[in-house]
Parts: sequence; C-alpha cells; structure tokens
Amino acid sequence: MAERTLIIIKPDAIQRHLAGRIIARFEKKGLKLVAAKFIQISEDLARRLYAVHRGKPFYEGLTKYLSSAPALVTVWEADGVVEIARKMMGATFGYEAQPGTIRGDFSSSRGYNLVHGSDSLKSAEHEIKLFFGPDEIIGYDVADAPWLYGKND
Ligand code: IDP
Ligand code: MG
Repeated sequence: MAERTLIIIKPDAIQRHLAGRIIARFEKKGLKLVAAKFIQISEDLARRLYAVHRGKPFYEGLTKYLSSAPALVTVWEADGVVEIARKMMGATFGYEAQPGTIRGDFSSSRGYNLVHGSDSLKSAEHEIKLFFGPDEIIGYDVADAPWLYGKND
C-alpha cells in the first residue's frame, strides 16, 4: 500500500476561504484523497496531536488556535506523500516559506500557517489514528493512475 499522510486544513485556512485552493493543489499534484472530516478539533485532541511540542512557549497558543474554529482533517495517499506534502506546504513560518508553497503563497504569519502535515511516516501513522478509524479511510483506484504514477524504467 502507498504511503499516507495526515493533512489538516487549519482554522485560519477555513476562515480565510482557502480550503478549496489548498485541496486543489494536492489534487493537481496527483495525491489521492482517502479520508476527510470537517470538525472542530477538541482542545484535548489538539494537545495530543501536538504532544511533541508540550512545554514549548507556543504550545498553549498553538493548541488553542487549532481548536478555536472548524478545521478540515484529511488523509492523502501516494508513494512518498509525506515528503511531497511537506515540500508543498513550505517552511513552518509563512514569512519564511518559499513562494510557490502553500504557506509561502498564502501566509505571512508565524503561528497561523494554514496547514498541518505529518513530518514522517511514523508520525503520519500515529496522527491518522488520532482522527480516523480504519473504516473511515477509503481505498479505491483512480482511473488515471497509470498516467499519474507511470514509470518508464
Ligand atoms: P510544522 O507545522 O511545519 O511541522 P512544527 O515545528 O511542528 O511545524 O510546529 C507545529 C505548529 O506550531 C506550526 O505549524 C505552527 O502553527 C506552530 N508554531 C511552531 N513554532 C511556533 C512559534 O515559534 N510560534 C508560534 N507558533 C509556532
Ligand atoms: Mg510538525
């Protein structure tokens, strides 16, 4: 099975009406959407997602931000998807992210940076389980897969 990653379209992206544009970028890249839910993430879940940052000065503000308004939680599948999505998101702070990346094009903020993406295969597996049961992730074929993922070697 191809790699999977958790991508959260964070509350600022929803409030700024950017969800469609962000999703369109991942779709155009050829990543496959396999799960999605639009929810207001509880503070408890936000704290668990960001547990690696517990104790850092921005932790409280970060978990409040993520749980402050609805977010669109998604899972995407493709070979190498964790790294691909991280590259497409850009550097953590909007004002440092390269133009052409999601954060580089749409954010000039430090903490309000529109998207969360798992940073390794291991954290992706852990993070996906925080939000989705196995029956909420849908395996299916896309018709253009041979053209999207073709290899000539
Ligand atoms: P990432 O989202 O690029 O993986 P992390 O270092 O994992 O970045 O940080 C998680 C989230 O915490 C960031 O996306 C951002 O929203 C927030 N954050 C990180 N560092 C700071 C900071 O110095 N000030 C405010 N918020 C921060
Ligand atoms: Mg991170």
